[in-house]
Amino acid sequence: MRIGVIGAGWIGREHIRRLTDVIVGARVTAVTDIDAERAAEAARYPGAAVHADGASLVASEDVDAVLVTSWGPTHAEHVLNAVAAGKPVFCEKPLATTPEDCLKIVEAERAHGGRLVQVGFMRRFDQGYRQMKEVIDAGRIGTPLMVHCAHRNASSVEAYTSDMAALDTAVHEIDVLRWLLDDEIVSAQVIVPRSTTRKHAHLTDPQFMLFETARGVRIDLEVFVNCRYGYDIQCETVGEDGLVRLPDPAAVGVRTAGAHSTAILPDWTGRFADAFDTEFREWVADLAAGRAPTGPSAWDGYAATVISGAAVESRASGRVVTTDIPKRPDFYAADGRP
Ligand code: NAD
Ligand code: ISE
Repeated sequence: MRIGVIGAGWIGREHIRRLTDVIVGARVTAVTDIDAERAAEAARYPGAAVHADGASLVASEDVDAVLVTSWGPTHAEHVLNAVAAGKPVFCEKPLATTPEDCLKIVEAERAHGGRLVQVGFMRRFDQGYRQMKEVIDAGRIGTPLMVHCAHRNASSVEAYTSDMAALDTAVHEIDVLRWLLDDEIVSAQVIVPRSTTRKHAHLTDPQFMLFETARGVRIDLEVFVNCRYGYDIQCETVGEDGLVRLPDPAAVGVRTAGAHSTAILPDWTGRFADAFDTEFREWVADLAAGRAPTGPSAWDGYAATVISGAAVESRASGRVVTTDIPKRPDFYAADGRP
């Protein structure tokens, strides 16, 4: 598969490396970025052509499939261009920054007549979450009742805003829990606890988020993006007959100087490295076999944008906000989820 990459920033470069060095059956043939220098530098690594903009990259005969890793507000335009060209497109989260733009993509894909879009919610490809899902689906903990989660980053940059706690960070739990529970999130509420002093002045951090699903499962999620000590993702699902907990990443135990310790990873790049690899391996395998993508769909991208938007609205209003997401169209159900 010849892949064209739109956006050569942090994750764009990371995925170019992955597609070039790790994934069998894929190579990056085209790169574009509004920062021309950055595009040229990133394209040199796989030996790809540099394009002036996303539209010319999508139209290129040397591009079989498109990877969108530009800034969130630009995603919808690039994804719609790819769908109009009938090319498969992998879009990093968010699919689009408004529910309206997400629905335009859903409609365009339905008009095309088959799935083309996959959204970059990589946690569904993490071994720990996959094992949790197997346990839940096999009924081993009985009916799920509650989920306790924490999403902690060591620190945030000054450009990270309070809304991003939901739109950029909690959106991963929002997606993975809809998939894990096979349930829809019907409401969101954000409560603001005592603030850390170790943050930029404009930021509300931590934030405590509560979600309810259609079947009545209650989810609590701590988002704390200046926790200082490392990148820490926790998830525990409690059912009628037991509970299942996300494992911490494997790390050696060190015993020295009167203490026993295991390291905590510093950021998401390492924590989900294997998940990103699996995500792209399966995406490329689907494409190479001529199958529609089986990872998170445009509908999942739409739901995640609605639910994270409801959390932003709740923090502003102080109220519980309902999501009112319609039933998933059969078009997406028929294509199946991983
Ligand atoms: P970044 O700012 O490092 O890179 C974005 C790049 O896109 C920049 O080089 C910018 O010049 C370029 N760009 C912006 N608009 C463009 C356009 N219209 N056409 C071409 N290039 C354009 O940001 P990042 O951290 O790499 O994040 C990029 C996307 O990936 C975001 O949507 C972010 O939410 C997502 N992301 C996902 C994860 C994950 O865990 N799945 C992690 C980090 C980032
Ligand atoms: C970032 O954009 C990500 O997607 C990371 O997975 C998440 O942990 C971080 O909080 C976000 O800012």
